[in-house]
Amino acid sequence: MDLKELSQAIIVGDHNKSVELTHQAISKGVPPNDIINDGLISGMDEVGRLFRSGEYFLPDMMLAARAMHLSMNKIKPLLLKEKVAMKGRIVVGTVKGDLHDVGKNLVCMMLEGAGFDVVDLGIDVPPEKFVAAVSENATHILAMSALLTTTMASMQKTIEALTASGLREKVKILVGGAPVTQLFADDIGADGYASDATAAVDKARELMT
Ligand code: B1M
Repeated sequence: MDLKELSQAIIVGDHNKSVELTHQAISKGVPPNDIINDGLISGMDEVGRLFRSGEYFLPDMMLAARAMHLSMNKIKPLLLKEKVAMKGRIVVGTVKGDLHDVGKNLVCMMLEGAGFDVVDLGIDVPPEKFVAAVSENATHILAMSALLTTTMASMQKTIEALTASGLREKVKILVGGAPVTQLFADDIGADGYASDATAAVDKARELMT
């Protein structure tokens, strides 16, 4: 099945169409990863390009994000179907000042599908909330997402807050999001970096060993 039409539905923010096409793709047996990567994410990439070039504005991005979110809800049951024994507990959140949650939600879904117990703190999460969640939840991994260059610094602040509270050595830290790099992760003292949701699952598994 050609997933270009699905990408196009995301680009124009038509959630009725994106959900319908996602449903069709699932019915035709298209693998969930192909629907996500070649349909949904490629559409979002184009939305980002249109925003950068000044052709799209905030409302356009919000419509696209809603369409993506509702389509992902259709795919979620497939990702969770083969759930295996609990691999470990991961606290996940988008850092303070940052409202982007599409990628973070995808990371949560893939982690859950891979058998992790995910505690999702949502968006705009301040360091103290991450610290509280880590101490309350017997956490193995703390995973932070940032989509803005301006909010990446909050990852470092969260690591500093964990150190100050004596919890840093008790938890592994995984970071990701479009502007985040391996170099940045090393600089702030994170234990792992992942470029996408699939890599996040691989890295989380690695951090558990
Ligand atoms: Co915003 N936005 N946005 N936005 N937005 C970007 C990120 C931007 C790149 C657009 C652009 O200029 N081309 C740009 C950031 C520039 C920068 O700092 N580098 C930008 C901007 C500037 C802004 C505002 C400042 C705009 C303004 O107000 N003038 C504003 C900031 C608001 C805030 O957060 N305080 C803003 C607002 C918004 C909306 C609210 C309208 C909406 C978000 C809605 C929502 O999330 N519920 C929105 C959107 C939709 C986007 C784009 C178009 C799409 C983001 C997305 O959902 N991508 C985005 C452009 C783009 O990325 N193409 C853009 C799809 C998603 C699957 O990918 O989130 O990258 P992504 O996740 C990936 C990887 O990054 C990775 O895995 C996922 C893929 O598998 N990943 C992780 C993510 N987290 C991870 C964590 C991990 C591991 C991997 O481990 C823990």
